[in-house]
Amino acid sequence: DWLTRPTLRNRPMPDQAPDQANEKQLAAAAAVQELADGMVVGLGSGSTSALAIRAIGAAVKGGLDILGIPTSVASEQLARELGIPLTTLDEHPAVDLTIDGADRFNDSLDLIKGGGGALLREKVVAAASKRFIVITDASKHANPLGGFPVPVEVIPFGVQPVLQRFTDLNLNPVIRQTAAGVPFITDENNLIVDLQIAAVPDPTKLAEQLVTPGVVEHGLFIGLADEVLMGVGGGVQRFTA
Ligand code: ABF
Repeated sequence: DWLTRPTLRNRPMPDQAPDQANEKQLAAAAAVQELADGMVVGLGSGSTSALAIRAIGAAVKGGLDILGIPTSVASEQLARELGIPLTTLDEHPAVDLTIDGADRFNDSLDLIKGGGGALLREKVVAAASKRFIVITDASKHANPLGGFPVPVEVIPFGVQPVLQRFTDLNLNPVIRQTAAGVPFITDENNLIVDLQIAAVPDPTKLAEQLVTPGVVEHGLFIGLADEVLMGVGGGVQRFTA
């Protein structure tokens, strides 16, 4: 078969994989277009949200008058560096618009979030928002929802009984570790348990199973997203529920 074995000459050049960084940038820029003076804006977490925060920083330098509520210490630090005026949910319990990323989304706009460990504050801010826009590249689109572990935030005091219950439910729970091999601790000083499951065909059913003493919150965002802006090829595809 050596005659047919592909050689460099006759092997089709692989298509240039779309630049995910560019796809994320396109989605972030499209979301930031939705901002207006006087808004209280939820600032998401993760690399796509960081692109949106940088674009918001530029808009603020250009005169945009908004107040940001960060969903993580990391996003707060970035926003401060960029000079974005910040506030809190104590001062502004109603958020006008939140822009945040996601690890996966399906066509019903159910999300898996929390890959960055910020799901608790992210969900609190998303739930307090009049409008919640999710920004992603094309790699996050999954029907059925899945292809990424489902994060669950658990208080350290109760983590072992929670692990036992999730194991009994065949959810393959693993306590998230840092690169240093110690348990990851969230901004709210809790643990993250990642459910190593391949797909989430029924997000509502799974969400109900995750309510157990010791669980603070989980990374299934159901019925919260108003729109997903997905960077794909050279443009942005908009998904609405
Ligand atoms: C955050 O964005 C997290 O909920 C989610 O894990 C992360 C996605 O990260 P990235 O934008 O870097 O892909 O909102």
